Amino acid sequence: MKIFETNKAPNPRRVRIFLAEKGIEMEYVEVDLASGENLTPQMRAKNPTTKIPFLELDDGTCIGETVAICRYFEEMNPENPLMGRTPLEKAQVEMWQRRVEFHFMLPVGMCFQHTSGYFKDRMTPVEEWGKVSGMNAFAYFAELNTHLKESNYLVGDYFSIADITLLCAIDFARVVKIRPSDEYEHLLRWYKKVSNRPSYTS
Ligand SMILES: N[C@@H](CCC(=O)N[C@@H](CS)C(=O)NCC(=O)O)C(=O)O
Repeated sequence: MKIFETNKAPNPRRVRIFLAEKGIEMEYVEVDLASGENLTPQMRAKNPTTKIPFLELDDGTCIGETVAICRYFEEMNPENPLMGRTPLEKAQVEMWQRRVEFHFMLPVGMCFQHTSGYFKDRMTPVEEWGKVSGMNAFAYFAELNTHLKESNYLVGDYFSIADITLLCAIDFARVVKIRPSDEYEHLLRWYKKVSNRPSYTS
């Protein structure tokens, strides 16, 4: 099996860190997004959304969507679970995962796509929307900081895929100059801890 991805993008990094945490080795195929390699008919046949990462199994089955790929490996390799250990924890992980995706990662992505013009050959950037998205992403730091005042990780003392998502999104947000400022001390304390894990460099 192999994963099609690009080393610099945040969603593939979520999968790489997830697999590193689980100790799973993987073959990666680098896809050049800038030149539109993900948009070719051969790639579309495997992955109709054209977004990366996607996983191709040995029988040719392809699985797209970062969380779906992680779910596959979580089910295949249940040791060291990252998506929750109990029904309650599974629900809490999913809650934080969705919050971080919708309230931070997605607006950061919108800010990047609509202000940088990086994909202007395949979409219509709306700069104002990009700026508002960036402001919305920054505003979410306050909520995260409040939550992390009482919690070591997003879900209590349990490091999970939700932390991986937030970490990758915060690192990518630097590209559009969105960073937690010093006032967000609890968020920064969390960031220091998760970025010190060996999987960080994956
Ligand atoms: N919902 C997808 C989003 C994947 C995604 O947006 N990937 C970006 C890279 S991080 C991409 O492929 N961008 C290329 C494009 O938009 O053309 C997931 O969770 O995997």
